[in-house]
Amino acid sequence: MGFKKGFLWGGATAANQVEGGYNTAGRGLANVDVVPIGVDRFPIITGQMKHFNFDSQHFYPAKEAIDMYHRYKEDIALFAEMGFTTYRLSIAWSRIFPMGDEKEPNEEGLQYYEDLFKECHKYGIEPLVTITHFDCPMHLVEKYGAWRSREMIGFYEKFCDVIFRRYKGLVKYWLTFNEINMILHAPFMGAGLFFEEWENQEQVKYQAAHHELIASAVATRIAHKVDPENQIGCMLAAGQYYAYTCKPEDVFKALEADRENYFFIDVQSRGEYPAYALKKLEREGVTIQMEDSDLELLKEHTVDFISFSYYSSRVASSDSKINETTAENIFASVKNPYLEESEWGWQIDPLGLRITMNSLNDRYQKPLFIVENGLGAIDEPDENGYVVDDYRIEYLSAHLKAMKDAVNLDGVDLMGYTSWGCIDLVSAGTGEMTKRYGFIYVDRDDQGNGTLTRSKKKSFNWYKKVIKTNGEDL
Ligand code: BGP
Repeated sequence: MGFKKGFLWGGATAANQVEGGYNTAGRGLANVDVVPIGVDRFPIITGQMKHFNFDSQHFYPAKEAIDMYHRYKEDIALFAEMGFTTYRLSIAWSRIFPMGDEKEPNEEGLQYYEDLFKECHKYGIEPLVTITHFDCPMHLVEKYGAWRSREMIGFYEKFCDVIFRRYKGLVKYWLTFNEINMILHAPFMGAGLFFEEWENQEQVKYQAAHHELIASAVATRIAHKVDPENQIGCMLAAGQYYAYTCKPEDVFKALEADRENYFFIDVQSRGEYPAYALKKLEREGVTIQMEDSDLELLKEHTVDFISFSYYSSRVASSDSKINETTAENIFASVKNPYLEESEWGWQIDPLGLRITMNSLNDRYQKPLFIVENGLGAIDEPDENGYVVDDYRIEYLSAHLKAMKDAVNLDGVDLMGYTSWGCIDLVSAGTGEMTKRYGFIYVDRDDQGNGTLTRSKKKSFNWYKKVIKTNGEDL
């Protein structure tokens, strides 16, 4: 068995990792633009912003990225050739509101995405739009401290109102915040947050998270009002925690670690702060400032579907001597001795995807959408730019099989699958091009050299066949 009729097949990108054109057509600077290559890409910033002077001598990977801003027609044509029925992309907030707090949107920015969405529809590709993929206009970071300020909800509301009205009929699938739980792990790159030396960082992060959760509920309310066809999803950096052993203390540790992530989706999907979170925050001395209508708003405007990224499962141990860790999507987790890993040390666990899907399905009973999954690898093109990426095919095929089992054997309701970085793009974690995910090779190196020519890898035709057979032939 394959997947249900109308299953959405495609790929995913984020504005800042593909577009370039960082100051084209009125675009303003964003937090995701100002971290240069060669430094910690997910810095915890205390004190001032002085390290992030955009005009320094450093190389900023997002400045040009893969120049999709100018080449989107060519790229969408290639997606269409693979048979995509959906394409996940994000709108750069600072193209629409360059400062973030101005009264009128930037028409050139709005027109750009309108043209892009129309281009998708030319081929029957349904856009799946991430409203914010980690990005926040720098002006909002500097003037308001980004999401630590309640005023952000109003700026985000306006942004959403403008795009929902403008793209009515062109976009119906929306995600409010990419990997919303990343605010805890990458506060600056994920949400524009930085701290004073003396601050309780947990306090700042959870208050900012509350503002994002309210903003997400507000967006859901407006989206449904503007067009009842709109479907809104939350987006979690998912990956089930396993207990390192069957020792009850390890099992409890894994439960707690999972809850740290589920907290966000519990609020967005069930519409209330879970009791375990309220207790934990109380224990940690974190007090969330709320307005009277906040809880009602959360309750009334829950998401329609649950989207998530999955790169690996994770492991928790109660024993501090078990300290060999593995990197995975910004998280560091205890290393799983049973799993292989990628060149970047991300552990590979296809069955973990099935387990994660089942957990999310049991917990929320709403349709799921896998919006990121893939293998970051070093590709070696031949003289014609052709890459024989059997390792990528193997990784994706194993994950798609596990996904199929979750659907056919466990009864999970899955709307679609968009593989991450369907065209090579700038890595969020390293800022480099060397870590590639795509079916399409882009000639560009870590220093920004290269012709930007696109060429199909071996996986291009493999994925085309997967889509054509609706997942029958993996
Ligand atoms: C997720 C982000 C993406 C993407 C992906 C892969 O956390 O949503 O933007 O980059 O991870 O990570 P990396 O680029 O570090 O390999």
